[in-house]
Amino acid sequence: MRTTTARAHPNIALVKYWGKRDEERILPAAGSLSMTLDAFETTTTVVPDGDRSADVLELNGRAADAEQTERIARFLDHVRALAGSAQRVIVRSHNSVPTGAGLASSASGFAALATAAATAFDLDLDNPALSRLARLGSGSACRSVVPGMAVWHAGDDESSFAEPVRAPDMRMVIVTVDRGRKPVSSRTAMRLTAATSPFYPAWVSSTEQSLSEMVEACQTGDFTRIGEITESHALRMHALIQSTTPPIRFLRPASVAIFDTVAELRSNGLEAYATADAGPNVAVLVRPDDAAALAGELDDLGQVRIVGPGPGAQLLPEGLEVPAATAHKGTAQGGTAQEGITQEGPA
Ligand code: 2P0
Repeated sequence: MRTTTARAHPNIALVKYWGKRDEERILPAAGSLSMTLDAFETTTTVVPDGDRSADVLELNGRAADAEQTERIARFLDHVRALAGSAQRVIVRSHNSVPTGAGLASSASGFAALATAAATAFDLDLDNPALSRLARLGSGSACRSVVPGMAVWHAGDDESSFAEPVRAPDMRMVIVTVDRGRKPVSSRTAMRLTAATSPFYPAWVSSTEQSLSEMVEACQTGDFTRIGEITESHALRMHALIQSTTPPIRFLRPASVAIFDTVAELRSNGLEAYATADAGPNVAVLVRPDDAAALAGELDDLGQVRIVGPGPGAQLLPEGLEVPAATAHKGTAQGGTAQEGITQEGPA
């Protein structure tokens, strides 16, 4: 075993994952499709640590709480089972994404952890196997293993992984309206949706339809169709989530205002389409040439950042490590200390 460090980026889904058919193996009720971003990365170091009896998690330079540590330990149990090892480890993770606010930090977190841990435990995994492993930590993490556009097949335990899909070059303008922690986690909200929404069966069947249309639109480079499906699917997901008992609402008035502004810009000739995950922040899909103009238009509605397709999860060269909690607090060596680092755990 050896110390390893990996880096991964969050992804934003154009066809959303919302609901599982198997909680234990994290098998989704329907497939989904996303863009892995070139920003908001997570860097994670896995350190094999002698005869320690429990795993340790340090997040953004601080010891994580028991719940966060337990989730990481459960994931590492899958890695240990694959490796035939009982070795406990120290995990040091540094997030540059606002955590728990709908920017998918669990996706970058588990994609980075799966990549670092697989190598630390000497597992020789190909990309589908690595994506399947990341899925066991957090469903959306299987897509962050893949660069750029990724389709995650619903499948069974063997066939449920993400792989690249050909798509036109696109940008997203991320409009951050709130960096706070969301009131309820995606996992809990998903469970409540499946259990209580009368619309859930229609959501699952229509998502399969949206996904096959989206894959075709990506492959034919039809930006308009990609955008239309993206916005419609996001609004359907948020309508679904609001139909639970008790109801959950992730969008805020400021989020809805962005959807309205994007629709207005579109009718004035700036073609862009809005989406939002399990939080109030909005991502707006746009052609590369229109990204700067769009960011200018949305500037007074929140903090804007233009992002594009980014790399899949990658091992970093030996020697680049996230420092221990007592060392350079809150920054990853070899990475950058960024604005907006929060001291909270994964979504
Ligand atoms: C997505 N989200 O497709 C959707 C849209 C949030 C809204 O995937 O329980 O954190 O760990 O599998 O991956 C968030 O769900 O949930 C998510 P788990 P995850 O990006």
